[in-house]
Amino acid sequence: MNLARPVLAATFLSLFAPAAFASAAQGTSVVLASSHGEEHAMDHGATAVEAGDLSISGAFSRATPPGAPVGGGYMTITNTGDTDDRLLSVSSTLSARAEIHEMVMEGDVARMRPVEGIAIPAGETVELRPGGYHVMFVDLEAPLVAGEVAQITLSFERAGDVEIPLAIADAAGGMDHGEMH
Ligand SMILES: [Cu+2]
Repeated sequence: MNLARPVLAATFLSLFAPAAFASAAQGTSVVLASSHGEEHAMDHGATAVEAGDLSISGAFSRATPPGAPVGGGYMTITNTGDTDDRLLSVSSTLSARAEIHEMVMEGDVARMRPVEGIAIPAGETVELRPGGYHVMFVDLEAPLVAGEVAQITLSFERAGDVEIPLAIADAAGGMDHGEMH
């Protein structure tokens, strides 16, 4: 099944001015911390999901407080094949929609912005992590609860639709580090 989901970048940007981005991010603890220790954030021991040449592991999100509009999604995607692939879109029942974002630095301020997919080059591993590329669940249906596991669907250009488990971690990221900020 090929779900062509247009990335609503223009709409999104018009709805969320950069300042609104920053405040939304702070409200859900997905605002960029410095680079300290983030590279260990994937070591959550989740089972890898294999789909064609792709292996997707360590997918997690963080618990959100009541009323939080957005939540993040992070994972590691490895392409063991000889052909490039591309993550095109994400869907789930967690939120009205899911977008793919990247963090960029504007001076000393980290902001996130939608991107039109993420390249998964042949033979390489791409990490979606706090402070980098991530999935953004926009307009959450309900708070994300620590300890629960959600099913989300990733749509790739070549590998197609892949359903993976997304483990909800503590809001503070206590599985590895005491604090994200
Ligand atoms: Cu985001």
